[in-house]
Amino acid sequence: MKKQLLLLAALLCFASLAWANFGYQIVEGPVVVAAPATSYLVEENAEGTGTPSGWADTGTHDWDYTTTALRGSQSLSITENYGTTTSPTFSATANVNAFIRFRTDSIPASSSATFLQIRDGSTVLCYLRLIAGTGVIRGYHGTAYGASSAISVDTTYYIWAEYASGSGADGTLDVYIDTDNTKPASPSISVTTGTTSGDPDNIKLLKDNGEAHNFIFDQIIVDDATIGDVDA
Ligand SMILES: [Ca+2]
Ligand SMILES: [Ca+2]
Repeated sequence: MKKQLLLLAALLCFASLAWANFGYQIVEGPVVVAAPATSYLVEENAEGTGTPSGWADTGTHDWDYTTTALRGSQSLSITENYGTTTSPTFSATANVNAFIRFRTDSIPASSSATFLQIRDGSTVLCYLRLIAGTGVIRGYHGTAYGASSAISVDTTYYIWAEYASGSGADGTLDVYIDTDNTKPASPSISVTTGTTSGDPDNIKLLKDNGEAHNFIFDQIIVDDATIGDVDA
């Protein structure tokens, strides 16, 4: 009896699945193709060989760095003093959101180091700077800035920077900092009196001091829409 009940249940299950499939094909038509993956203004994971297409280095950087890859098998490592790399140009827009994974092996002793700039041509509109001695990150919107708490060395940070152009004293910059790919609910830095106006069309990654550090970058994303949680 038990066996017969089980057989009946299995038959009913199969029948309902078959009916569901039949119904789907008739009612829904052809199988819907999945939506394309998110398309960003810039997205670079450093997995290719050498400097990626469209990026411009000053100095010699290791785009194939594997010792401590922050995502995948390769990252960008900048160790050269005042070394920089500039992203491909994207369509200028008043609101630009950038995301990077960032890691440093040391805190500057006496010379603070900028590691991200959001720019309009060669004009720097906003930037993130690792402050000597304290290890806090300052986010600047022109001359206005806010600061995070101190970051730790040899720790991978997930950093979202959200820039909005202003009219002289009302530009905004929110910077979210975390140690995983889920965006925090609240920013670590929030500037509301930013002094620059201008529509960014490129970003720069850099190690803007003369001290010995290994700045590692990965999962570099820029978009005109807000960037939420990123892929692990
Ligand atoms: Ca990578
Ligand atoms: Ca590479």
